[in-house]
Amino acid sequence: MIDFSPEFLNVLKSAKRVAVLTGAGISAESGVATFRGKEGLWAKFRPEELASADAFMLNSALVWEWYQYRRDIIDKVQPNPGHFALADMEKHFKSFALITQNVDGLHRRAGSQNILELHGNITRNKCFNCGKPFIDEINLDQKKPPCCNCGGKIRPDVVWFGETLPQSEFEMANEASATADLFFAAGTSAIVYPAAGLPMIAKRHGAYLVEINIEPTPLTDMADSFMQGKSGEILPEIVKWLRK
Ligand code: BJW
Ligand code: ZN
Repeated sequence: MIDFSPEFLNVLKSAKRVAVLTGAGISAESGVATFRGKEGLWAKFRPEELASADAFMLNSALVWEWYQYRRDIIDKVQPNPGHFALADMEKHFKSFALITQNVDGLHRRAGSQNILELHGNITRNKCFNCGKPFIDEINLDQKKPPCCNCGGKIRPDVVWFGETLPQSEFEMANEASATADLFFAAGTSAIVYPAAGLPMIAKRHGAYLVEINIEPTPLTDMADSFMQGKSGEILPEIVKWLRK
């Protein structure tokens, strides 16, 4: 049983508009590696070295290998209690937005409805050149990389460094943050912008800011409540209070 502060419980009980920003940490307990963790096969690469158009142009085979490796994992894993708690939490508020930086689709699989995927979705592909969605199966065992009719290479439909976020999702995320009376940031290192700016927007507009993370981040000093621990343990405890 977690000992939440009376101040937080009051806000939780009276909140009408809630927004949540999630990052890779929320899927860690499902077995999906975070980006900046020290564990794992791909830890020797910084995300900037793989998640960028420059990296793709330089070595598309390496970038595809990373995405294929991650797709294989995501196919096999299941949402964890943190994902399920957020899907449940949505039902308790008049307005609820789940803003995620994750591309793994686990929030949807857990049953969340109002999801804003700021960094795309790893299951989709598009053309590197013209941006057209590519719906055919891709076979990475072929010697040549898959190509679009325009001749452009096919790439995962995710947002890389230096690329803009999907406009309507980002506008809705901004709006949800600016109008929230309670904002949770869960499992994110809060260093990648513009997503990392959303908790600050929420706070500036008067939201009560809660951070859930196993360790402090640049956001911690600004949070009204820092809940240190695993999101898969803390979020279900919060939902228990909503059910009371
Ligand atoms: C747990 C846990 C458990 C573990 N429970 N917690 C200088 C200043 C400001 C901005 C910039 C700058 N230089 C460049 C920029 C812009 C750049 C940026 O922000 N860079 C920073 C690194 C400085 N941003 C961009 O380029 C963005 N676009 C943009 O700005 O467009 C405008 C523009 C256009 C043209 C030119 C210039 C600007 C786009 C950013 C796209 C990020 N893409 C990625 C890859 C997505 C696809 C894919 O998945 O492959 O998104 S990178 C990667 O980082 C991924 C993530 O969504 C994102 C954030 O990472 P996240 O989710 O926070 O994960 P981690 O691993 O960092 O953290 C996990 C956390 O969980 C940790 O804190 C753990 O402690 C915690 N944790 N287990 C709770 N069980
Ligand atoms: Zn094309």
